[in-house]
Amino acid sequence: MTKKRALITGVTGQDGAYLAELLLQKGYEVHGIKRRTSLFNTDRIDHLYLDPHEPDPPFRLHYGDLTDSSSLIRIVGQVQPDEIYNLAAQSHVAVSFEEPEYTANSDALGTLRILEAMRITGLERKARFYQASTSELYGLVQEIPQKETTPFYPRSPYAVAKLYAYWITVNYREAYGMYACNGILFNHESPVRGETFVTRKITRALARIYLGLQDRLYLGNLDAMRDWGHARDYVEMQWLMLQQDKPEDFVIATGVQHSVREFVNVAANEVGMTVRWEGSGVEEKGYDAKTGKCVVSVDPRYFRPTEVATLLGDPSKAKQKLGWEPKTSFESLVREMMKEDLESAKRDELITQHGFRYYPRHE
Ligand code: NDP
Ligand code: GDR
Repeated sequence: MTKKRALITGVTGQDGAYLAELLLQKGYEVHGIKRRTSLFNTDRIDHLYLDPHEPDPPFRLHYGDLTDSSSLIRIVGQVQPDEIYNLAAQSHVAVSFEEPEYTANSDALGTLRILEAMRITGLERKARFYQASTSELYGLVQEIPQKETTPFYPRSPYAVAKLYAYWITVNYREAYGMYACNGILFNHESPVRGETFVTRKITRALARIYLGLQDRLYLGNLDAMRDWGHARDYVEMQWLMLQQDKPEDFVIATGVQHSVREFVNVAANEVGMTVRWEGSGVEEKGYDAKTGKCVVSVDPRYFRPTEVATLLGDPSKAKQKLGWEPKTSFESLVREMMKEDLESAKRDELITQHGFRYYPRHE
């Protein structure tokens, strides 16, 4: 039997790495698109890479970029995938206010470019397409909890770009009969989450504060509420969505919500620290209850021009139609992230002690 072939954009990212691993375990031949960078950035997938000189390596990388149609058409045509997972994006909401045009180009038009590449190479009825849609589409929420039928109200250039991507996916499904679907995923994290997203920023900083490598963690809106799940559980759902008889859109979430402040509390507990909060708004501070030292401060630089205050998903449709349920609890997610960041902070501690590297004490 010939192997199924998958093409993943954004393979060097958090989800790309987990999805590539999952598909390789399922016996797929996996092709990933990687953009050019001046430093190596394949840390998350290095363990999957095999010698390309061996016959038929199951995992292959191709240089390409979502802003470059010709590279996408060439890769889609060469690979002839059965399934395409479009995970690549400028995925940082705060950064999208700084780089709105680039965000629109990669996240909105990039999606269109892949869909067009499928049509141009004659794959529109052969390959299946997954679009990484987002709970950020709900933005200023119109209904609690949010489900597939909840109206959208995007609140950032990122979310507006993803709104285009969502609808162009629906439109190509309806216009050309393509098997194309949106996974509307709520926040999902892991030990390989990008370091500037709030969860990873917290776990990295608290591990380093615990070891005395850093003094303080600066955060923005501590009251923001999110529905946080584990990336490992969510990529399973991305695959499942492409295995159905009919393409449909699904919300993927845990149905449980926590604030950023709660995330800090639970993460701090993992290293035996209790954070005592004092003050409010920009004056709010978190103190280590044992030492009395201030370990968390609010820095308004991390506030966003328009914030998404609260998100809570209703994953009933995924549960009912796909039999999917998240396996990892909030507490286990935080524990796993803290454990990994503590180990990596210990390595930094060693190397700093020996004078080989300097790490700033504030981040
Ligand atoms: P990451 O930011 O970790 O990964 C994004 C990936 O896209 C990286 O591989 C990045 O490459 C690549 N990329 C960015 N711009 C381009 C470009 N112009 N051309 C080619 N590749 C590019 O995101 P996640 O893995 O967390 O998320 C995956 C997808 O899911 C994204 O589309 C995100 O918007 C969406 N999403 C994520 C959620 C989450 O909570 N994680 C929730 C809902 C949706 P490089 O490594 O070089 O930067
Ligand atoms: P989000 O994730 O914007 O939801 O987008 P992020 O972790 O960046 O922010 C979550 C919430 O925390 C608040 N916050 C801070 N955020 C960051 N990054 N840094 C801080 O210091 C800080 N302090 C408070 C934010 O204001 C926000 O309310 C993520 C991305 O993965 C998107 O690609 C994805 O689509 C959505 O999740 C679902």
